[in-house]
Formats: sequence, C-alpha cells, structure tokens
Amino acid sequence: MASEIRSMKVRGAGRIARAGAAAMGKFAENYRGRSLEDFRKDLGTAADILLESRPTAVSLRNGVQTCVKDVCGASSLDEAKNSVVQNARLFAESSSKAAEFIAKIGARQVCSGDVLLTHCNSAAALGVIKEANAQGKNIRVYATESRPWRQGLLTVRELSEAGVDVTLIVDSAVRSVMKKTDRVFVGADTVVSNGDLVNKIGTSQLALAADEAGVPFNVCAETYKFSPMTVFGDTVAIEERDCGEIADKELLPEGVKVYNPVFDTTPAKYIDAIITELGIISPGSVYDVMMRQIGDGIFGMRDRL
Ligand code: RI2
Repeated sequence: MASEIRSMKVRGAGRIARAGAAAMGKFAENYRGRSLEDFRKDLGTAADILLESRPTAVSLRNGVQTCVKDVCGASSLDEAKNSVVQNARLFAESSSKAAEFIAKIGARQVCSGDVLLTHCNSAAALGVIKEANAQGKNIRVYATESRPWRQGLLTVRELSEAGVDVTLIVDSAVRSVMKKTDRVFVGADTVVSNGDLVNKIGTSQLALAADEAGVPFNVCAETYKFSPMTVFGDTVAIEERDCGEIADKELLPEGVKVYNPVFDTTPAKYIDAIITELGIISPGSVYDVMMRQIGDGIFGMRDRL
C-alpha cells in the first residue's frame, strides 16, 4: 500500500488516509507473531513505512494513528490485534460519513446559477459540487488542469459523469476566470492550528485571485485533515517530487534545474470558510477544534504528546 500511495496510484488526502487505515487493519488481521511486544514493534514499523510514503497530508498520519491508538493499553495480543481491526473499520465508516455531511453542508452555500471554481481533484470539494448540482442548482464549474499530475482531468471526468456543466482551464487562467466566478471550493491536505491551509500547489494563487476579485474562498476538509500537533510546533513538510514529473531531462539544456513542490500554504486571512463535518467554521476556530481533539484523545493525540 505504501508503494501504491508513493506512486500516486492511490491519491487524494481522504483516500490515502482510508487506504492507510485499511492496510493497518489488514496487517493486524494477518499477523502471525505470538507476542504482544513483537506486535507493537512490527506495527510501529508498518506505520512508519506508510507514513513515509507521502509526508504532507496529515490525513494519512491521523488515519494510521487512529488504528493504533489502543494498542499501548491492550493487555493481550488478541486484544491489541482486535483493537486495530476495529479502529480501522470505524475510521472507514466515520470518514465516509464526514464526506457526506460536508457535501450536504457545503451545497447550502451554493446559490442557483452559481459559477464555481475548483482546483486539483478533491473528493470533499467535488462532493459539495455534485450535491449542489443534484439539488438542481443549475451550476457551472471551472476546473484547473493542476499540473504536473493533471488531476483536473479526473475532476472534469467525474463532474461530467455527474451531469455537471464543467470547463477545463490551464492553471494560469485562474485569475482570468475569477472575474466570472461566484465561489471557490477546494480540498485540504492539511489544516494548520492557525487556520492556514496546505493543499495542492497553486491553491494559494487561487486564494489571492479570489481575494482580489472579492470571491468567497471555501475549504472543504474533514477534521481528520486538521493537524493538532501543529499547536505544539510541528511544521508541515512540503513534499517535493521527481523533476521528471515536470519535464523530460533530455528536453532541458544542461545545467537547468527543476523544482517540483507539490503543495503550498494558503494563509488563513485568504480563507472565508472551512466546511467540516462538524459544520462551517472560520480559520480562527481551527485551534479550538484541535484542542478538543487533543482532549478527547482522538487520533491517539495523548500518546503523541
Ligand atoms: P480529498 C490532493 O492531493 C489534492 O491536494 C486535494 O486537494 C487533496 O488531496 C484533498 O483531497 P494529491 O493526493 O481528500 O492529489 O478531498 O497530491 O479527496
């Protein structure tokens, strides 16, 4: 699973979290060792391998952490294995439910006849758009190509299959079409304690253009994409991928360097709303939600502190 995530065969912050949690569940189910101590060690190694596969999206970390959170307190190998299997199943259920809630809540923000703009391929953002369309709101959507992986092609396919009137644009057309846009909906890889958003490279340019044009900029994010450890100073590593994703080395003159960061940070001041399964919150409320997650021990927070 780690190699499928690394190669982008499995991608999207929500999908990699669910895939990571499912892999942990399977690991526990199929474990043939006989001691609780070995299981803890081997489970930790499995978790590390998964977490290294994509460093930016905290969703993966939270999905994996949710699965292992009760292993420390288990008194037998069977109890520990069962807790991982059970927590993996609960994470799959709750993350799917969260996406459904976000779609319903976000669709209420869309007015009939709206022109929307989205970036990359976010299941959370597309859930909102598809729900608004299913409610007969007669929307039109601009979708960015999202170089270098061109996830925008997945987005236009998915939206057109859902009957949405969708137009593909190159990333550099964002400022141009912003004048014709009523609302922006993007997803999230990680939300930071001060309300900043880490998402697909280019998201911060959408936010700047939206700010200039006075267009509401909405982030669709399940709360397992919040990174409570950022309260305590953790920083979000921005993943850099292979230069070959941008241009074939043979096409480049010798000595030319290529830089390929795949995420960027959008400052909280450009974000109008974060649509979560708990409701619509402002970036300034993210800290409070995170403190509650820490207090409740969600995502094994107490063990990580
Ligand atoms: P959902 C994607 O990353 C995009 O950045 C997208 O906005 C984000 O994950 C959230 O996706 P990548 O895996 O969880 O394509 O909303 O690098 O599907």
